[in-house]
Amino acid sequence: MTTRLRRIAHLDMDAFFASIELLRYPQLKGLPVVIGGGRRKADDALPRAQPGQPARESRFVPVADFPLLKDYVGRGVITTATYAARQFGIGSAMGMMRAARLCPQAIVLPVDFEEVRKYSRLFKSAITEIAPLLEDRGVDEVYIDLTDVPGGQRAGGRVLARLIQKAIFGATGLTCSVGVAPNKLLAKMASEFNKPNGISIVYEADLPTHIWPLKCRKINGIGPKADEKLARLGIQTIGELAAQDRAFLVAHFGKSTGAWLHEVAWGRDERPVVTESEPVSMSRETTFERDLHAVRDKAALSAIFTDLCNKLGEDLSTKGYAAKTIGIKLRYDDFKIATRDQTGQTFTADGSTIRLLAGQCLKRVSLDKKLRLLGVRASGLVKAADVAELQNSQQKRLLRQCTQGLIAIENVAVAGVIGGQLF
Ligand code: TTP
Ligand code: MG
Ligand code: MG
Repeated sequence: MTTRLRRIAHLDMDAFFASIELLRYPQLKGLPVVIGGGRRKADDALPRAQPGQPARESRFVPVADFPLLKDYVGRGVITTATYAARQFGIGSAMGMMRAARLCPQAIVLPVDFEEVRKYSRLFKSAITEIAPLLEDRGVDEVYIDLTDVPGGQRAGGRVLARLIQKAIFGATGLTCSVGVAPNKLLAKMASEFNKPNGISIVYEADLPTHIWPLKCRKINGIGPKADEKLARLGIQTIGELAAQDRAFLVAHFGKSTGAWLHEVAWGRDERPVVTESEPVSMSRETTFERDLHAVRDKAALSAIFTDLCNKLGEDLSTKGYAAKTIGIKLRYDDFKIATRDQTGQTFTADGSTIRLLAGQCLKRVSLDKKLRLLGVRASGLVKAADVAELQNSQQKRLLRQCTQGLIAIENVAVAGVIGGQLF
């Protein structure tokens, strides 16, 4: 038996906030676009809407109608920029005025935090369906432990990294870059090697060639201050740092930081990938051997649908979760996808309840075209053990309010019923 290599991935979305705007306005693909200058308000949805004209769908707004950086008034900094804009030297945290001088024709759009949060959730749940050990590192990046995931060892992690990229693109239309390495420290650096839409595989043996030539600042944890101090000591690159005696570093940076600098320069990092959050969703789906029609293949479809719901219920029960929302996913024979969600009044892990909610979703989609794929998803998950706890705390709250005389007895009866339905 071959021993498993530790394979840790760092995944970071490409030009995240800007790429989200390109989904809304695909006509801007390939153009220099910067994000900055405030938040999107609901009425900003269409830039420079012509007064008196009917509203146009975002994707039909002519490129010429978008606001340009050269016309931008006010201060503020660039939040991020598309790779086309980066060619002009524009980058995150740059002042709008300076960016306007570098690329006056760049299009400027505000941030839509609601969309950002939505896509952040979407890309992370696409990953956990493939590799469940995920550590959330903020809005657009995560660490993933691929070591024990089936296929995680193939080509040093490249095969799974590619699969994850495809799953994210399928779920969101967005690209990301992945670095796979023996640990988080190296993976974080590796994810930048082939941006955008790239994969970089780093092994321990690659340290001298791939890591040591980099500037010390590339190490996550070496900030501008430490970097300045290292520079004053004549240390610019990670290789130069690795060449120093541990004692020398301890003498200059103190026991703990000095020892840490020595370790990271040698590419050592044992920190585990920590999954803090509970799974966002669980799902089951199946692609049919031949495309099926909702009416002509009703019996077959119905059996598959019920089976998926039962299996999803079993998954939830086995893993100890209950779900509030059940959704369906259909892929038609023209590859178009439809999804619908239905939130129930209770948390459930029961196959027939899931079937009932999923059936309600099914009534809200078009079933004229043939189907290639059918999926059922459970979200709004809570630990099954917490369901009783939630119910208890609800009852206790009601009781407290009651004894404090805050609400009349008849209201308690009504609230009690609502509480009963809630859980
Ligand atoms: P990053 O991952 O640093 O940048 P990015 O995704 O835009 O580009 P890259 O392809 O190089 O990864 O940050 C993710 C998002 O966080 C970014 O789209 C905008 C936001 N952000 C800020 O709001 N302020 C900042 O200073 C930075 C760096 C990013
Ligand atoms: Mg990013
Ligand atoms: Mg990032």
